[in-house]
Amino acid sequence: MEKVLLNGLWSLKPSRLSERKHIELDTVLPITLPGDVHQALLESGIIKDPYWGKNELDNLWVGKSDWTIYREFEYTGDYKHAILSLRRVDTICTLLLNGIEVGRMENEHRSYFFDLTDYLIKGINKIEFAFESAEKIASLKAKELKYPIPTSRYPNDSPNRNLIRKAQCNAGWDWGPNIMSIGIYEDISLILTDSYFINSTSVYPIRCDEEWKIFIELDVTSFVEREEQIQALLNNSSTSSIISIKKGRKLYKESFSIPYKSVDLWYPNGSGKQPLYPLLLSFGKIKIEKMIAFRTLEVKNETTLGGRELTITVNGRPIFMKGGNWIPLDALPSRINKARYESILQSCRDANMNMLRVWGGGYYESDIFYDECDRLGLLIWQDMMFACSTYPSDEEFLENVKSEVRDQIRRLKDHPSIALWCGNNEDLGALTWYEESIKNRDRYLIDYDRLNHGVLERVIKEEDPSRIFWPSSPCAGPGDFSDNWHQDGNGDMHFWSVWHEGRDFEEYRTIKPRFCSEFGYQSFPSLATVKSFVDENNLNISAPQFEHHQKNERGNSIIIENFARYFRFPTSFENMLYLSQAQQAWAIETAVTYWRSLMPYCMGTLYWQINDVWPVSSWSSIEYSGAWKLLHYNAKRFYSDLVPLVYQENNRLQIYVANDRAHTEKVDVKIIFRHYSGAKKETHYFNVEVPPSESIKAGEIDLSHIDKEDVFCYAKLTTKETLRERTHFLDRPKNTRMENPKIRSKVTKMAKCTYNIQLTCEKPAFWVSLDQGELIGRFSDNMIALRPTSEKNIIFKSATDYIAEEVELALKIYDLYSATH
Ligand code: BMA
Repeated sequence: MEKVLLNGLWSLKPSRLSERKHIELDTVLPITLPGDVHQALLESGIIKDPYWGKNELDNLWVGKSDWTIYREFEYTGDYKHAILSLRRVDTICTLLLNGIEVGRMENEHRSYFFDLTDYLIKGINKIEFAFESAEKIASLKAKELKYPIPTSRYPNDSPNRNLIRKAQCNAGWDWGPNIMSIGIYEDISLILTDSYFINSTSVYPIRCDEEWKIFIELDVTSFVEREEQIQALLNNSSTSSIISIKKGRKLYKESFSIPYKSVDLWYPNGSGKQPLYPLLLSFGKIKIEKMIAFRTLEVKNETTLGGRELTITVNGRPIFMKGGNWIPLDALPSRINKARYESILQSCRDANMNMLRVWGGGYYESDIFYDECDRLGLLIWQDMMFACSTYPSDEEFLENVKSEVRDQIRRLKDHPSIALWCGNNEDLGALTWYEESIKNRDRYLIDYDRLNHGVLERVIKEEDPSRIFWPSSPCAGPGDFSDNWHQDGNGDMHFWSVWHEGRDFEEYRTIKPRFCSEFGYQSFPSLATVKSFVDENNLNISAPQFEHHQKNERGNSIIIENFARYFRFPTSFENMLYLSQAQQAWAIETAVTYWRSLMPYCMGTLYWQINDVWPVSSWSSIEYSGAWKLLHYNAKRFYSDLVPLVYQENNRLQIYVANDRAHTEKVDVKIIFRHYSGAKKETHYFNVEVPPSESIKAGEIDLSHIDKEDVFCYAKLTTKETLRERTHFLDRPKNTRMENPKIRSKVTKMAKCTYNIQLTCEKPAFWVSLDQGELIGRFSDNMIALRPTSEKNIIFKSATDYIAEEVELALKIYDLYSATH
């Protein structure tokens, strides 16, 4: 067997244009595959950067047109069979070889294998992918519907996205542009064989008493009947057996066992190590290496403490899930690469996260993503790719989805990082969002059930009985169809009252979720990112180019409303950007602080959202550029494994300690009240023993004697080797008598790409934040409190080497007082 990659330079031409002004029919341009049409057009100067200004609107014709991508290649005919293997073909596409139709694809999420044997000639062959506009096909499908299948719409979107199996957010979202991408985003490989080829391989261990039973599953398509040897080698154990292969496509299963104690256990980040073991598999002459890990994982949904929990246990230990929601890395797939995956996933690990939710409006992620999550200890909540919509349930659609889910589960199930399979994002709730589905609930509920339980649940249970099928996010648990936006006692919850309903941050403390898998608060990007999409004339939050990069219609007003609610108004555009990020970090911290204090009643918080698909104002904690927003720095603190948690209730300060460590911790907590002038008012001492995976109340302090406009407090947690500090305002910052801190800084170079930033102040300073401007790099800490009595040193690590003066020049320092006075 041999594999030939057809990646690289291909030709691109429009085969039908929705508008005539941009390019002539049959103009031939270069395109790189894997890659997408928009990027190719951009590189040829046909379209302007869709991320700049309002260019998105000028480029809509691309997704409405049809495109052909083709090339020639030589075929020597040395083998009896040639199979074309494809993944992530986006989306409606006919494959032609030497002008003859070979097959059609209609689902970006499926794996396709085409037998080219009868179409190939010895010598030069022409291969063609004829893409039809997904938007066009979707609207044709819409016309044929017997009744409407409603979906959520956004101001600039492509209609009927729910009728085609394409990443749903391509059509436009409340954080994403309408870029109906077209292309192929994974290797295009030609498999040459005389006998058979492997469609997919899974290798996964399951614990059986004192052993690990290692299952090997090979999905094989064979043209011959023969006996073949299968061998597996792991550590010093090996197994070998003979399989008799039949003609056609079939799943072959093998297993062998190793003693339980012969390997080290895999844990999520923060709870232990992530040992991965190479398993060498040989099947006939084919050799495959898989990295496998040993862990047991249970998603518990028992009735405990008056409702249905959602508790994840790994190797028998309940672990609080800390993380966020993951959306695609880029609206232009050509721009996605390994380094970007590594950088953002590493950033999640560095912020003490242990779980990400791959949200259902994008795509099943690439192998690189899951390999990295295995390596970094990031558990994955994996949605199936359905979001915020009703969906068809006709036979053709369901058959298409059946293949999609089977392909994906077989591809992904041996990743130890995957914790659970979830049916969709918010589709259960969406049944109550549309006029049609409100009027005729039964019809749409039946459609929902056919797809979700009739197909997804069934296929998943068949393909991977080792994991739970969680019907939808949010939902109370299997078999329960209640509203999990507003009811907090069961399963996972999406809590959006603070953002979408405009409630204040205190609202986060009115609910007690068992697991909050979505809650978010927006911010503006940093100045460097803003400058990547607006011109000098648009450096204003109401300017058209800036507003165009806010896809949530009420977004900017919600941000500003809370400026007025909590702060004095920021004094400049740059201060608004800063304050929006500090406000976002504070909002999410408020929620996480309270919900972590409820552990083990609450066992997870995943905020909305980690990343951005383009430069935009959004709920993300990492900007499109990869730079950390203040929320991400704050997440590193509020997600750390042993934390003091402080909040006010009934005019009393509540003090809790959360312990995510595996053993009981004895901690001291000091609460220091200070005047905004800097003078100390009083100190309170607590000590407490906190068992693993629990939060314990350390105490409370009556605040009735404290002038909250004049006094704030520090919480300081210490153990022998741990020190954690939090600053807490007792009143809304706008009411306080905060003073001008007069911050001074000094940058010194410590080593290549490493700089020390020394910070001092004259009065207590809050949310002191460093911004690196255009430089690429990261600070050791950010959004910190400063005291006049002690200096703080922050390390900046840059991607390229600079002299200290260059860093000094790029560096901007913000603080709450200076931004609002
Ligand atoms: C959630 C998500 C997304 C959306 C976000 C912000 O409910 O599932 O659909 O982008 O809210 O509105």
